[in-house]
Order: sequence, then structure tokens, then C-alpha cells
Amino acid sequence: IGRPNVGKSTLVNRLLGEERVVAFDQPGTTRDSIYIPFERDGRQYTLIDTAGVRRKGKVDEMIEKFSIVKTLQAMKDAHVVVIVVDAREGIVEQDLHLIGYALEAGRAMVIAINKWDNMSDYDRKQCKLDVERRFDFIPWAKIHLISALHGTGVGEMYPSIHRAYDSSHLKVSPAKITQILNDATDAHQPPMVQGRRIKMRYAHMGGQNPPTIVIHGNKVDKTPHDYRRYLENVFRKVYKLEGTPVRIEFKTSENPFEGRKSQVDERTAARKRRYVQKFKKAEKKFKR
Ligand SMILES: Nc1nc2c(ncn2[C@@H]2O[C@H](COP(=O)(O)OP(=O)(O)OP(=O)(O)O)[C@@H](O)[C@H]2O)c(=O)[nH]1
Ligand SMILES: [Mg+2]
Repeated sequence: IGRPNVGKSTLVNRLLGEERVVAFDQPGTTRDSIYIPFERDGRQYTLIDTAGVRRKGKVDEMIEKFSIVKTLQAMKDAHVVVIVVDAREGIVEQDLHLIGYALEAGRAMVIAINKWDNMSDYDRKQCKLDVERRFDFIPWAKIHLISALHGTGVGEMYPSIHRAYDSSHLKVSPAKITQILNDATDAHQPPMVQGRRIKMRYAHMGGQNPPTIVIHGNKVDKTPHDYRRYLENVFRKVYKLEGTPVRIEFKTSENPFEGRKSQVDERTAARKRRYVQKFKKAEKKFKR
């Protein structure tokens, strides 16, 4: 996905190795998503060429609105989203918006900075700085500097796409992931909230694409952002997750004994009752 005219269709043709879709130097060339099944090195893919997405305020034509809906739908259908950016125009707000949509959908991502050919050294340097700065909120996304027109760097995108796919389809047993959770909380214990420590007991996978880790315990819903990020980084490191967002969900398990009197409490109360009775008897005797 990407803005109009950044070279998505050209890239699709490159990845396929043949001119299958229309690429043309005019925004709005692709109007509807095109699903293209193909095989490469024994692996099956479906490449989806999508219509470019302009800034919302600029879209008034009905047909363009339809195109955008189709693009967003395609993004949800996909396993891995390739975000295409035009290096010559630099990274603009709309590129970040589109990444935002992909993040919201929980999609794995690979970033292609396209039209890298025929750029001056100065412009390339500026662009690289810009890329580093603006994409720092998705440090796990692999960035490729490519020329879809000439094919430079396009083949190298496949390994990143595979890693993003594999990472987004992580499967781990509850025992394993609970072990990692326990190691992580031992190394750095969770903070206190309202005078009580957050206690994380066990974890399991809640789903894939994006990989979702569900953590159970006491007060876990109060886990601060920093600690959540610490855990995310631990899981990323252990499983070498690349190119995918990771979701962590917290489930507070109620203490089943809370609100009920414990046996110790019961005994203490009985003793208190006996003392009170004895005291009253003694009091009566004394009065008499
Ligand atoms: N120099 C250069 N031009 C490119 C490159 N990739 C694409 N182009 C040109 O950019 C123009 C737009 O390419 P398209 O592939 O049609 O762009 P698109 O993103 O599919 O555009 P829409 O379908 O309108 O969203 C064409 O003239 C391409 O030849 C590249 O790597 N380098
Ligand atoms: Mg196109």
C-alpha cells in the first residue's frame, strides 16, 4: 500500500517478474485491488496490487472513495503489507497514516523506499536521515531502499517478507511462554500499584497475525506502558520476531478467596466471641 504514483504497480510487476498490471506516470492508475496468485521457489503467494490512498481531505470523487475502501480491505486480507514510499518526495504525513492503518489491523510490515535510482548522494543521505527519524516508532520493520523500475534491491525484499510472515504466525506452548514470562518478571519485577505489586502468573498465545500474548495475574490490567514494552521486547528477542507488531493482553484473574472469610479469620472470630461471653458472665457475677 502507499500513496498514488509511488510505484506500487511497478513493484508488483517486478516481484512477479512480468508486466501484469498497468503502471503509468499518473496518480490514480490503479482503481481496484488486483489479487494475483503466483509461485516462486516452491512457495505460493498472492500479491495484491492496490489503489493509492491520498489524504482524506483531498478525496471527493465517489470512485476514489471506493478505491480506498478496497485498499483497506486488501490490507486486512493480507499477511504481510508492503508499505511503498517515494524517496524523492520524502516521508510525508500520509505515509505515516497508512502505517497507522496497518498497525491498527495488526499487520506484519515491510517498508520499501522506492525510486532510489537516479538520486544525488546528498538527497539519498537526507532521505536516509528522514527515514530513521520518522520510522522510529516501528523499529521492528525492515526498510529496503529499492528501485522498482530497475529492479534494484527488489529480490532482497523476499527474505524480509518471509521473516515478517513467520514472525506474525508465531506459535508457542503455554508452558514455554509462561517460562519466558517468569524469567522476565524475575529479572525485572513488575512495579507496585496502589501499594500492591502486580503479579503475573501465567501466559498463553491468544492468536496469530498479529501474535497476541495473553498474560494472567493480579492487577495486571494496571501494568504501566514501560513495563508492557519491556515484556514485548523480551518476547521479540527470545523469538527473534521481526516485521510484525506484537500484542500483549492482560487478564486479571480474581482471587477466588477474596471477600470470603478465611479459616484463620473464622477461628479468631470464634475466640473473640468466647472471650466476650466470658467477660459478660464475669461482669454479671461482679454486679451481683
Ligand atoms: N525512476 C523511477 N520511477 C519509478 C519507479 N517505480 C515506479 N516509477 C514510475 O512511477 C510512475 C508511477 O508508477 P506506478 O507503478 O503506476 O505507481 P502506483 O503506485 O501503482 O500508482 P497508483 O496506481 O496511481 O496508486 C510510473 O511512471 C513508473 O514508471 C522507480 O523505482 N524509479
Ligand atoms: Mg498502481
